[in-house]
Amino acid sequence: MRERTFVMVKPDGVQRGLVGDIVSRFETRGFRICGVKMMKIPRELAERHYEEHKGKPFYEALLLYITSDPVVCMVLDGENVVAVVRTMMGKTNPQDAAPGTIRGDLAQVTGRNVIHGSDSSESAKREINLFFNDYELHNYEKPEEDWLFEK
Ligand code: D4T
Repeated sequence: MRERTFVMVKPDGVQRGLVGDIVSRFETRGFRICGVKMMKIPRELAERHYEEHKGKPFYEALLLYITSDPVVCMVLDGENVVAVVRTMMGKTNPQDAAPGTIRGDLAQVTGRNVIHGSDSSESAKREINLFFNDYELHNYEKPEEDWLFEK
């Protein structure tokens, strides 16, 4: 199923110079970038993004961290992209994340796990709407797709 997902390189990923590595993994896997931008997330947007975690012990620290410095947000498009990106990210706690995954290769602890990716198609739609306007998202054809998929 062709779909879209929302991905964010968190402030630690930006500060550590990991944006290129992370974006490159998605591009070389064959996903299409249909939107990308950098922003310093306003507190109110962070609260809406992480509303499911409100009241949890790590909530306040999570909001401080995610709003502390710029992040790079993107929307990726592709076959089963929500689940495949989650697999590419690895487990939430990088110490449990398999080598070869983004967190398994690039991170140490849950509170600095360098990347966010939507956990379901429903979350993806909600998060894309939170972070992007329609005019910031683009559909275009990539000739390489003739070589990525069977006809
Ligand atoms: P995100 O949402 O950032 O992609 O992470 P996950 O989807 O992999 O994990 P999550 O929703 O359970 O957690 C959201 C966010 O909170 C931080 N966190 C989480 C934390 O600091 N301490 C914790 O104990 C947990 C569970 C990390 C990711």
